[in-house]
Parts: sequence; structure tokens; C-alpha cells
Amino acid sequence: MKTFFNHLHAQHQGQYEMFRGALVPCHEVPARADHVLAELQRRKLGEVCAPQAFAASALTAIHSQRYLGFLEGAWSEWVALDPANATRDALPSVWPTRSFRTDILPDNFAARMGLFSFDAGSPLTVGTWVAARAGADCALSAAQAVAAGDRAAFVLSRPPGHHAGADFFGGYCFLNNAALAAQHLRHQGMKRVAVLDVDYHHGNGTQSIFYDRPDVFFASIHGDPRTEYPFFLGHADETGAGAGEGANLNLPLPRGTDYGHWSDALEVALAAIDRFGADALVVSLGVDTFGGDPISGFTLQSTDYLRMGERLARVGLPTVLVFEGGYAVAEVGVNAVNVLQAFA
Ligand code: SP5
Ligand code: ZN
Repeated sequence: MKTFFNHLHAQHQGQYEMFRGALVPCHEVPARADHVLAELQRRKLGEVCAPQAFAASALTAIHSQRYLGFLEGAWSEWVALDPANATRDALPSVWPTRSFRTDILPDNFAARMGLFSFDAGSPLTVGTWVAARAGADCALSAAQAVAAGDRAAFVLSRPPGHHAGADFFGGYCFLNNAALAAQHLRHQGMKRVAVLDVDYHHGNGTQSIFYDRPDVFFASIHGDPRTEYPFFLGHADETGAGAGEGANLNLPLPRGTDYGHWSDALEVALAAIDRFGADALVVSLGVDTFGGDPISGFTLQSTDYLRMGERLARVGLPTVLVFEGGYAVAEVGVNAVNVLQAFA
């Protein structure tokens, strides 16, 4: 299996995220991807490839032009406000909630940060655009390889993507790599694509992007949003809208869930994907379901990721696997590569 590695991922290196009124060190750190790469190389699993460069039109198929323009220019605007900003990341602090307008693009930078985001946990840094843009190329390249006949491909990139929507960032995510891969598979002739999100957190961005579409099925197994981030989406009664009715499946589970119960939900998701009749599969592969994860609540063990990979392979579909969350930094390489090794 080819791995499309984002050589520019470390350009995105946030310092602090807001947590309970304080700025705490970021959980989403460059070492995460480096550990996965080292473990892949240690086990000699497949070829590590650089991505092709894709045109902006591949991005506008998922993200709004207004959002992409903002993201690309955000760092220079931030530094233009005050040269001292060059040493600190930009975080939003004001948001348009219910009753506010979102149709008028504010001139003020802080206002635009809020318009295009949903939390204060996702610092925008000097290299965020460059890293995220290269990650999008990795996702598109993996989809291209699979559309051209590869059985599977892995996207090893960060920042992650599944919380990012058509026009917002949050949850450490800026560009939605899984959505870009799914859309590119559609563009390359796959008629029906399923996205299976196994990250601990609900993939609100991916769900919202495809919610009214009948050609992309979204299934997610995650911590119950009544208690778990991102809180405001991911409930079981969200089944799709309009032409997309029936093409969305959420399987929220309580904190403390182990692989036995988690894999029951996986069977439900895979049966639904089978009924949908997908031609290709995109897996949002977060390994923050691990028992040792510092910000999550499931109790999967490292060997469980072997069982997960084996089961995903048995689906038998051309598959793009996209690295998402996983914050137990020392174990993230072993856990992610266990899925890939068992899959292969
Ligand atoms: C891609 C992904 O997994 N994003 C997850 C974003 C979660 N952001 C909120 C995390 C809350 C952090 N809690 C800090 C606990 C300090 N010990
Ligand atoms: Zn997560």
C-alpha cells in the first residue's frame, strides 16, 4: 500500500489551545505523524510517496472560495495587525451564534476568524495553510492512486481534516482530507463512495459536507456528543437531508466503550455501507479511540487495531485511509500502523 506523506506537515505547529480558561500546550503535534512514518518504515510497509500537485479546483469542489481565500491569507493579515503577532498563533475569540448574520464578510480579522471557525482549540500558525494545502494534495493523490486501480492507499498528513466543513475550521482541522478524497473518487468515476469515520470524535465536517448528497454515504462511530466533543452534531437521529436522506449513519457510544462493543457498531456501519452499494471506501482513521489517549474516552488496546484493519480489509472495497486524530503520541505509530499492516 502506498503512503502519501505530507513532507510539509511540521510547518503547522500550534503552540497553545484554549482549555477551561487557560492556554494549554497543543495535543495535535508534529511528532504524531513522525511516529507513524517511523513505524511504517520500521515494518517496511509499502512505498512512501510524495503527492502530486492538484489545481485549486479540487479544493473548491469541497470548500468555499471565500473560506479558502481567508485561510490562505490569514497569517499575513494576522501579522499585519501587529508585527509582534509573528511569534504567536492566531486563535478566534468571537463567533456568530444563533441570530447573527454570516452572509456579510467582516473587514475585521478577529471577526473573520470567528466566522470561519467553531472553537478556540485550533491555532492558525505561520505554516498552517502550506501544511494543510500539501495534505490536501496527499489526500487527492491517494484517491487518484485508488481510482487508477491500487487496492488501497494511506494519507499520512496533519493537521487532520474531519472536523473542517465547507467553510470552517475547528477541532485541529482546516481542510477536510477525507471529503477531498471521497469527492475525487467520485470525480474519477466511482459512482457511490462511503466514508467511514472511526476517529473518537464525530466527523462533523465530513457529515455536513455530504449531508444532502445521495452519492456519498457517511458513517461514524464516536463518543456520544451529549458528553463528548464536538458536542453539537453526531446524534443517532441525523440520517441525511433531501436527496441525501438515509445516506448518513451516526453510531454514538458511551465513554468507556471497549473493542467488543465498538466492533458491534463497526458491523452495523459496514452492513449499512454494504446496503448502500459503495464502489469505494474512505476511512477517517483516528486512533484516539485508544485507552491511553489523553483527550478521549474509549478503551481500545493496541492489538485491537489489528482486528480493525483485518475487518476493514474484508469489506473488499478500494480504500483510501486518512490519518486523523490520536494523541497518545508514543503509541500513535504502533496503533495506526497496526490497522495498515492488518489491512495489507
Ligand atoms: C481530529 C481530532 O481528533 N480533533 C479533536 C479535537 C478535540 N478538541 C477538544 C479537546 C479538548 C481538550 N481537552 C484537554 C484536556 C487536557 N488534559
Ligand atoms: Zn478525534
